[in-house]
Amino acid sequence: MTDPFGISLSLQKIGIEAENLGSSTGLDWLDSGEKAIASFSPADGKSIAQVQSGNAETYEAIIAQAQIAFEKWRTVPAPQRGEIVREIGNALREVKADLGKLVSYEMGKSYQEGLGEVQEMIDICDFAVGLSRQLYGLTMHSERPGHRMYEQWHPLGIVGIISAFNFPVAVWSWNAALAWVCGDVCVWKPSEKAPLSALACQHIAGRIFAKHGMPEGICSVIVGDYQVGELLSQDPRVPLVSATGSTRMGKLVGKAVGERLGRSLLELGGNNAIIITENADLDIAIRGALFGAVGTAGQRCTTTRRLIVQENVYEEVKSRLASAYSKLVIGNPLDEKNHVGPLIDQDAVKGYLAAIEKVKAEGGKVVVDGGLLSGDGYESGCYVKPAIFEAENHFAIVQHETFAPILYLIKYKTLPEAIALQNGVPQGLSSAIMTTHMREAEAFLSAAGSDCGIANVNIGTSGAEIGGAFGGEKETGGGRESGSDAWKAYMRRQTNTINYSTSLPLAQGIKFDI
Ligand code: UN1
Repeated sequence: MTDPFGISLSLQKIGIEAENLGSSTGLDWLDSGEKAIASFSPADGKSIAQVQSGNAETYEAIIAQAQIAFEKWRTVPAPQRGEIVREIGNALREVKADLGKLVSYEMGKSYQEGLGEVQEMIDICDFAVGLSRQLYGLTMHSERPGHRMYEQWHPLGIVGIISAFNFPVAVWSWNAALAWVCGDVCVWKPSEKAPLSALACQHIAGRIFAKHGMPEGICSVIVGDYQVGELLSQDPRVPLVSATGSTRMGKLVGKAVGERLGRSLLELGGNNAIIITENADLDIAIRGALFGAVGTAGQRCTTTRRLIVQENVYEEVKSRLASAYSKLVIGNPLDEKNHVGPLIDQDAVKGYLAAIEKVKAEGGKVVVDGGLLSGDGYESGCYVKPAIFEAENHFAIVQHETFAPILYLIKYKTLPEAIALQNGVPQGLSSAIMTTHMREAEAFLSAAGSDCGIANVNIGTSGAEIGGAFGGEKETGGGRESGSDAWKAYMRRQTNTINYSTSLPLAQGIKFDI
C-alpha cells in the first residue's frame, strides 16, 4: 500500500500491532470470536485496520475485571493516582505527532486539529494531576456541642464512557483522566467510526498502568455498536455513564440510566450561533465565524451553525464571508495546505445533501452553494463544499443540528431580538457575540442573555479550553465534562457527623428522653 503520510510508521511508534485489535482490559486483546470490522479513512477511503467487535460475553469479562480493579484502585491515594495520570500525559506528549496524524487520518480532521485534539488530552492530564491534590470537601459547624461535621468525596466505581467519532480521543481523556484521579475505573465504548484511535489510546494508557503494577481493568475499551452502549446504560454495576454524541443517542442513554436511578452525564448536540452586532470588529467576527463553521468540516458539537447579524452590517458580513469561503482549500486533511477535510462517511454526506435540499425547499437563499466534490483526491466520496444560506430561524432544518459545514445567515434589528433568536432552538451548547460594545456583551452574558452552557465574547463558538466546565443546557443534556468542578460528577459525596461529646443531643433540639 502507498503510504505518503507515513501512517504505518506512526502506528508502529504508538505501539499498535496491526493484528489482534479489539476490546481490552489493559494491554491484551480479548478475542470475542466475532468478525472483524474494517476502519476506513474518509480521507482516501482506504481500510486502515481490522478491529474486532466485542459482544455480551466480552462485556461481562470487562465489567468483572473492572470491579476487581476498582477494589485496588480506590485504595491508592489520589496524589499517587495523579502521578500515574501524569505519566499518561507525558506518554501522550511523546506520541503527539503520531497520534495526531492517526486521528486526522481515521476521522478526517486537519492534521493541525488532530494535534490540537492530542494537546487537549495532555492538558486534561495536567489538570487532573493538580486536581488529584484538590478533591476538596467542605467542613461545616455543627449545631450540636461536641460535634464535628464535614463532607468527603469518594470514588463511584465503574464509569462508562461513550464517545463520538468527531473527537475520537480527547473526549475520552476528559472523562478518564478525571475519573482516574477520583479513584474510578473506566470502561470506554468509542465510536465504531474511529476505533483505531481509541485502541491507540488504550495501548498508551494500558502500558503505564501495567508499568506501575496496577491490575488490568482500570482502563478498558470495548469495541461495538449501540448494543454495547445499551449494556452500559442498563447495568447497575456502572454507577455513571458519561455519553457524548447526538441528542437522539443521549435520550436513549439518559432514559435507560434514569430507569435504574443511575447517573448520566450527557454532552449532546449543539445548534450554536454567533451574534454579530453593528459594533463588531468585523475582521475578528469573520475569522471567528469561518473557523467556527468550517473547522472539522462542521463536525464539532460546538460548530457555528447560525450567524445572527445586525441589519446594518449584514450585507458586508455576507459578502466578506462569501469571499473567505471562496479561498477555502478542501482536500486530504493530512496535507497542511488544505483547510477543510472530508465528512466522516457517506451517510454524513447524505445528511448534508438532504439538509441543503431542505433549506432550499423551506425558502433559504444560496449565498455559497454546497455539493459533493468528485475527481482527483476526492475518491472517498466524503468531501463536500462548505455552504452558506440565508434562512429564517424557525425553519425546521435550522432548528436541527446537521453535522456538516452548513451555515445559516439570519438578519436582526435589535439585540433583544438577536438573543431571542440565539436562544430559540432546542439545543443549548455554545454561543458567542461579536461586539466591541461593553453593554451589548454584558447583556448577552447576563441572566436574560444566552441560555447556553458556553457564552463567548469576540471568540467563535468552538475551541473551548479544557479548564472550563464543558457542556450545555436543554437538549444538549445538562452535563459538564472537563474543567472547573466537573470532577464532582465522578465521585459520591458523603456527609459525616462525628460526636466527640459525652452526651447524645438530637438535631433540631428534639427531646427524646426515657
Ligand atoms: C465536541 O465537539 O464534542 O470546544 C467537543 C471545542 C473542543 C471540543 C469539542 N474543545 O470545540
